[in-house]
Amino acid sequence: VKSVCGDYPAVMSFDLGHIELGDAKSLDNITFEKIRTEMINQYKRGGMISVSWHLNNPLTGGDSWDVKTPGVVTSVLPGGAKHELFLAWLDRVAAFFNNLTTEEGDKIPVLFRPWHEHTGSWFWWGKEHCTPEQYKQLWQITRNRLDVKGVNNLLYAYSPGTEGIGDVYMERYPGDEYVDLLGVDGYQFGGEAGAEGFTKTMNSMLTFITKMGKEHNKPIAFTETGLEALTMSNWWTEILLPIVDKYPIAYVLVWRNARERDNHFYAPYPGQVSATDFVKFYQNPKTLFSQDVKNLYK
Ligand code: BMA
Repeated sequence: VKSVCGDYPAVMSFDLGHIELGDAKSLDNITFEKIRTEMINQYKRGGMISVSWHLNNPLTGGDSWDVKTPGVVTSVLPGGAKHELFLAWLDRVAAFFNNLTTEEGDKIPVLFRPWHEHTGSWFWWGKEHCTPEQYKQLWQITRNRLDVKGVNNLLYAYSPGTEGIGDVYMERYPGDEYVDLLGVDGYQFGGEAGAEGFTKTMNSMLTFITKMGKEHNKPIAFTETGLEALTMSNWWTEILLPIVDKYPIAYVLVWRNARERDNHFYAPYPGQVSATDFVKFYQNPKTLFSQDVKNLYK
């Protein structure tokens, strides 16, 4: 982002997958020390930090996407075979957040977005792999354990996918006391041909969460989005901006640029076909990047 428009994003997202294992590197091969340093840098710039957690499957030892074996959520709930292991995993997450401090010792605030996209079934905590009650319990255990461990620098985001509004969105909502922000994760699939469907789906989702945000007195956000490999040169100003423009979202976030996977990228790099359009998006007075946010608080 900086190499294309000269500024950092106002919101940066990091993933803690594999921290539960006590590993030095994340599932994306980045050291947690580097992640911690970049979070501190982001905080010092006046930016916001969002955190997702693609943790492993505690029952099989596979990854987040290992959904072949049933009963994973059951296994981590009280009485389950992996409950103690799961608490130990949460303790490692707690230790990371408790250690996320400035040199002065201030804890850095983070928006934590656990158990995301659970209205789909590609993660072991997804819809087909547990009941609504079990999913809610997963949230409650997570939140209670982090609270008990003294983690007091988090806000919690609820971020279903785009499987539906109404009951589909709210069925597994853990409750206002567990959640601080209502989000949605939604991508444009199928390249340019997917633009119309994406626009329609996101307008419906964002209209709904705007209403829910008011009803539940929570801010809302477009917690993940993107067009993989940015195959449309005008995607930023012609597709994304007209969508986000209409709703009172706190932020919109695009996913990562992978070093190890060709075409798995969501932000342009210098010379990329959408780079010029991204600069237009950046210059639009409605979008705020790191420096804009700094100026707001001057
Ligand atoms: C996913 C993909 C994966 C990655 C994970 C966590 O959406 O980008 O390759 O491991 O996020 O960053």
